[in-house]
Amino acid sequence: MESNNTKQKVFSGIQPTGTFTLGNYIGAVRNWPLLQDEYDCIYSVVDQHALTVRQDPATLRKRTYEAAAMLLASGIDPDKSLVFIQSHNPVHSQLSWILACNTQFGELSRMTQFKDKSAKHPDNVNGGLFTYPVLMAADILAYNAHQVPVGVDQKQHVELARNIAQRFNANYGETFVMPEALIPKVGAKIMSLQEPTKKMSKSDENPNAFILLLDDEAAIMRKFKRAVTDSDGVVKYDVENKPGVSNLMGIYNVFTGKSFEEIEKEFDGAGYGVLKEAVGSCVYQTLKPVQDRYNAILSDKAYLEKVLKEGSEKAIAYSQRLLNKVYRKVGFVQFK
Ligand code: AQP
Repeated sequence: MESNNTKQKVFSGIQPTGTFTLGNYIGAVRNWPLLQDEYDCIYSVVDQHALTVRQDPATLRKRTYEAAAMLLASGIDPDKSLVFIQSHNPVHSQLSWILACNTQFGELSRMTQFKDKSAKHPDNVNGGLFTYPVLMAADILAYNAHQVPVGVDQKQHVELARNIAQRFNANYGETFVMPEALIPKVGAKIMSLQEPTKKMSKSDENPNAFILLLDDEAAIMRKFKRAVTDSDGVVKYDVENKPGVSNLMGIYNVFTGKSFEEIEKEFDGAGYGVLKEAVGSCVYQTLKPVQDRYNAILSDKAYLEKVLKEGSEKAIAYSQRLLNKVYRKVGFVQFK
């Protein structure tokens, strides 16, 4: 990251909870490299967030490297942006405590992700799952990020980060920049291929529900072929009545740049089989070069570790200054 202080900052993170899905890619990761010339970008593999759901330690470690390699393979350039592992910068958790003391129980209780994930893991409704949005606020506010490029499912969390920042600024004086969610106009919520009213998630139990960025051509074509649609056989963009077909059209629109009208014309009278094949094929064509770069980066662990180490050193240096300011404001003793 260049030390040009006139540029605004961007922060975003992704959990190493599995291979990224097409949803993660379209809604978030693919947009991140597009911002690196205009902004100072800080991108993190947020391993601490992943612990809110039970993880096998060896698998988490492996997935953390894989997630970092996937960010680089997706086009993030470590000469322009910071890439690091969240747990390597202790400032996130230190700031999180201060922010937690400025967040209300009621606010956290309203978070839909907490409600969804508690329902999904009723045997492990832990404190971390509840306070996840506070740590996410710390991730963002630690860098005074102006923009937070995320999928629409994270909008509520970014809004909470704004509320926390506003409250802190009101109580202690101007400290934090007000962050904004940067949500893509198309593809902000890619849906499950099996239940198209539910978002595509990497932790879905049904592997046919998601496309993984590392799926091979056969798997991609097979999963699209099995995608749930409807029975009227007309290719028409209508999210409410035809969520499955609309989801496929949304993916096709993102990768081909064709409008929904053009897509409707292209597949007029053709049936869903032809649409599914065209979508599968354009997804594979897009992902193949990313997969090739990923394999090369992952096989060079020394390079990957160097990037992550340098990234965390710069992230610590930047955020530590802000944390010192926050500590001073709240009244913690600091020796000269
Ligand atoms: N289906 C989606 N469509 C568009 N954007 C999506 N994102 C996630 N799913 C979709 C965006 O990806 C970024 C990283 O997400 P995350 O891994 O930190 O957490 P998540 O939102 O909980 O993603 P998953 O895939 O559903 O993970 P699990 O299954 O582990 O909970 C975010 O910007 C998110 O908006």
